[in-house]
This record gives sequence, C-alpha cells and structure tokens, in this order.
Amino acid sequence: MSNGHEKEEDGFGKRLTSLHLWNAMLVGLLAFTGLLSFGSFWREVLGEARAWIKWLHIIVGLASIVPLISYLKLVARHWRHLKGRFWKRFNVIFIPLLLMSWLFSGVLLWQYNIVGPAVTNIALLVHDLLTWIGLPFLIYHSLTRLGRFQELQRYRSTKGREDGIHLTEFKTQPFYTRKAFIRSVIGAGVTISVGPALIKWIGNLWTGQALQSQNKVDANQLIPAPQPLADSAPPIGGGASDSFRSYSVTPLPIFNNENWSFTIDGLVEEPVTWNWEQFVALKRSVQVSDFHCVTGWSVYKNTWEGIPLKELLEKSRVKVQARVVKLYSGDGVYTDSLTLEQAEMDDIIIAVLHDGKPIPNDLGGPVRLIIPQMYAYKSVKWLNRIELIEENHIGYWGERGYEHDAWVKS
Ligand SMILES: Nc1nc2c(c(=O)[nH]1)N[C@H]1C(S)=C(S)[C@@H](COP(=O)(O)O)O[C@H]1N2
Ligand SMILES: [Mo]
Repeated sequence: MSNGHEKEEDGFGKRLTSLHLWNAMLVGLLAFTGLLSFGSFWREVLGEARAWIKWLHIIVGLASIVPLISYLKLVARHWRHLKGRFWKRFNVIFIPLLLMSWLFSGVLLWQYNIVGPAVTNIALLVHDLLTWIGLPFLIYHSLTRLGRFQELQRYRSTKGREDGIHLTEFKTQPFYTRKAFIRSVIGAGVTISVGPALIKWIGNLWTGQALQSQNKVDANQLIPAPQPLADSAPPIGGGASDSFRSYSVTPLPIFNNENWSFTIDGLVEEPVTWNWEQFVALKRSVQVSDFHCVTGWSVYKNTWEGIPLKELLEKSRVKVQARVVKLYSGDGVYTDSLTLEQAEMDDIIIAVLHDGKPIPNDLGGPVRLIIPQMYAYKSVKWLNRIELIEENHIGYWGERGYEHDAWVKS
C-alpha cells in the first residue's frame, strides 16, 4: 500500500467519523427537543418553554440537512468499502433513508398551514413511527459504533510505534475527554427526554390503551350532570373518529359547583354571571364538526352539544363600540379572541357535551369553546368568561408565533 493511499484512506475515515459525531449530536438534540415538546409527560411541566423548544427543534432539524448531504456525497465510497458486510451495507441505506423521511415529514408538519390537516395527519403518524422505530435503532447503532471508534483510536495511537500493531493494547485515557463529556451530555439528555415517554408508551401498549387519556375518570364534580339532547345520545355524528391529546399550558384546573361560574361582560347591555345550575339550564343545540391541532393530529366527526356563541352574544346585547370578543380560560393563563364578525359564525359553540357525555376536565370541561373553522388553539378550554372589548387582543399562542386568524386550510 502506498503512503499516499494510506493517507487518503485515513482522511476518509476521519471525515466519516466526524460526520457521525456531528450527526449523532444533532439527532440527540432533536430527540431531546422533540420528545420534550411533543411528549405528553413533559407538556404540563414545561408549559411556556415548550414554544421555544419547538422552534429549536425545527432549526436543528433543518440544520441536520448539512451532515446528511455531506454523507450522501461519501455514500458510494462507503458502500464500496463495506463489500461483503451485509448489515453494514444495510445501515448505509437504512439510516440516511430514515433521516430523510424524518426530515421530510418534519418539514410537512412545520408547514401545516400550506399542506393542511389531511397531509399533516399522515406526516405526524410517520414522524412518530420513525421516532419509535428509528430512535432505539440509532441509539443501538451509536453504541456499537462507539466501540469501533475507540478501536480505531487505539489503532492510530499504536500504529506509528516500532513494536507494531497491537489492537489488544489498551491506551489509558483521561476519564473525561471532551468527546466523552459530550457523549454523556447527549446520553443524559436522551434518557431524560425519551425515558418517561417511552415508559408511558410501553405502559399504554401493555394496558391496551390509546396514547390519550380518554378512559380516565373526570376530576370535575359539577352537579347536576347535563342531560344530553336526543341528537347527542346516540351522537348524530356517529362518534368521534380518534382521541384527543390532552394539552394544557398549566396544571389541569379542577372545578366544582363552588369554584365554577360563567360570565359575559364588557361592552354588553346585559352582563351576566351564571352559576352551574343556571348554566346547564340554558338552551343548547347539537352540531358535528372536525377538530384540528397545528401539531398534526385531528379528531373527526365530533358531536358537540352546547350554546352557540352567536345566541349568547345576541342575548347579552352587544354594544355598538364592541369589536372584539375576548375569551378567558379558568386556568387563569390562557386567553384568545375573535373579531365580532368571526364570533358570529353559526358553528361556534360553547360546548358542554361531547358525543353525549360531559366534557372531562382534561379536555377542557365542564365548558370549552369549539371553533370548527379554525385551528384548535383558538378553542379555549375551561372557558369561563367572555368579554366584549374595543381593541384587538392577541391570545396565548398568537403571542408565541402562531397566526392570530387561525383558519384551517380547507
Ligand atoms: N386553556 C387552554 N385551552 C387550550 C389549550 C391550552 O393549553 N389551555 N390548548 C389548545 C390547543 S393547542 C389545542 S390543540 C386544544 C387541545 O384540546 P384537548 O386538550 O382537548 O385535546 O386545546 C386548545 N385550548
Ligand atoms: Mo394545538
């Protein structure tokens, strides 16, 4: 073997090693930010920070194109190197394919506004599936690879010596090299973020439950229970197609007859506050609609029963100066608003029942808003106050980078 050739081979090996390291770091960061922001366990703990972690996830995801493309330039050569080694060649195809599908489905989810719910529903399924298959696979892959890198290092450190190549010779290294430190940080990060979600996921598989929290008992205690209309039980929509992922930016509030009330005030001729007994006595109607979250999931054919927002506004006689309908959540944090014109859409409903049953507290019960033509972040959970105001009000997610007018692409 000529000296020049050897050098070239060494350079190739070094480039592969550094690409692997960069890629491992980015995937580690993606796993960390992805599972922190989208995993249900950390959602309630993180609250506010989740919005920023999500942006970090998107930026790192886009950055991961760089090592991917750099590797694709080397892939033919890598393939030739691995002649006769089936599983290594399998990795050469499988891992870039995995990373590209992850990236592509991620871009679709990021651009939900352009592609619409039908596409993001599939993209989310793919993205999740890749996570649960790909992540354990990549963790396994990098652990086996780590051994290889160490071997390579030992090989290099002994190569120049006269007594030749002794792969069995262990060169003692300082306990915390820079690489080892980075590795531990990544390892700890992945464990913290993946751990709870993975355990929960396995637990759910075990008990045969969906990822969502539908079969839990309702923590709210409001008496009397609202009696469903004939259209609700059985639901005219035939029953919702999927389950909700319970979202909250605060710990879940719990309500009973003492701490619950509903108010409409501000620029109205007749401000009113109802207690629960009065509120369940109000006339309700039933509608069927789809529910779309910007993170990619939807629940189709929901049968909601409640008070149309339009009727409530008419009853309280909105003053002429009023322009905006401000919506408050009983969690004390979440708000949003609609223009008066938007608020007069016929299908907006202040919902009390879903598919004929009281809305449980984790899904925003006893009373939540439903705005079928907009993304679900406008559908304020634990709705307990409507205020008519003159100036616009930007809501919780509007303040954090989402469109204030959240029309669903149809
Ligand atoms: N008070 C309150 N309302 C909220 C939210 C929230 O965190 N707090 N999340 C919104 C978002 S982003 C979605 S997708 C839906 C989720 O409803 P669900 O938890 O019943 O699935 O509620 C919306 N309303
Ligand atoms: Mo959402």
